[in-house]
Amino acid sequence: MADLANISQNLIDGRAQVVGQLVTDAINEGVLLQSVLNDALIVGMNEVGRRFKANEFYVPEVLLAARAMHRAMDILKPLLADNKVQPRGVVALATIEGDLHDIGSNLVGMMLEGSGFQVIDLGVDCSAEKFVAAVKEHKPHVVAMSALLTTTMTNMKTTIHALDEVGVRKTVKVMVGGAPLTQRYADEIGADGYAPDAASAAELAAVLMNKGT
Ligand code: B12
Repeated sequence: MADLANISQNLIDGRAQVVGQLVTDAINEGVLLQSVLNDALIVGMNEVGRRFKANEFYVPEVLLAARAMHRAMDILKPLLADNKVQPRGVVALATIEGDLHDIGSNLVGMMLEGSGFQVIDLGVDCSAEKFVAAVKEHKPHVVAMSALLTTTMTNMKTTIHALDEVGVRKTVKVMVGGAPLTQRYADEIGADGYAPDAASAAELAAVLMNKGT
């Protein structure tokens, strides 16, 4: 009998190989994919997020858990696609133009995926033009921008302006984050939301989704 709490615990402990095996076993035993995702993996990632917020976990532990989550998602993704399980929403995520820092945005992406969002990962050094093209192509519900440098965070405003200029700004919610960002700055540049960490980013995306466009 599959022990979903055991999967959560191994995910929290960052044991990628064990998590992969337990997830495969659970599926073979007939546990529903949604249950593996929601009752084992997301529960585990939520706990990782909670510990990170509470300073009980630091970046290395989060990255290990994120790796374990990736391993599980690699197994689940093709099966979920076959089963046509609808994602909760679509988020286009990138680190802003001029900026190569991606550890934080990868964590945000993992937490979003762990919360049931489909993430379109546009990578690092993402120009306003690339964001605009991605919004037109993928029609995401949320655009998520990350910046780690005070010199690049201004490019967030440029991107919001570019979305506005081509008439797609009102079709998406924009959320921003990264170490130099603040709620005040987010308000100043006309973003819809700011979150200080990856766990809050996933919560924020869900809130923005519920607000609609
Ligand atoms: C690792 C690192 C690098 C690595 C990046 C590797 C990589 N693949 O990411 C390397 C070595 C490449 C690098 C390069 C540079 N770096 Co650097 N780097 C760092 C360092 C040490 C850690 C950043 C990090 O990963 N933190 C851990 C993650 C988990 O935290 P985070 O990114 O803040 O993300 C969290 C939140 O902010 C939030 N979040 C992040 N993104 C988003 C997005 C959304 C939508 C939301 C809601 C939330 C959210 O959630 C995340 C998880 O909780 C910081 C110092 C520091 N303590 O921050 C300097 C730092 C950011 N770097 C700095 C500098 C100056 C540079 C360089 C210019 C150095 C140089 N002279 O070449 C270059 C710039 C390169 C470029 N063009 O981007 C400065 C920036 C100063 C400033 N205020 O502008 C810092 C602060 C160091 C310092 N004290 O001087 N860097």
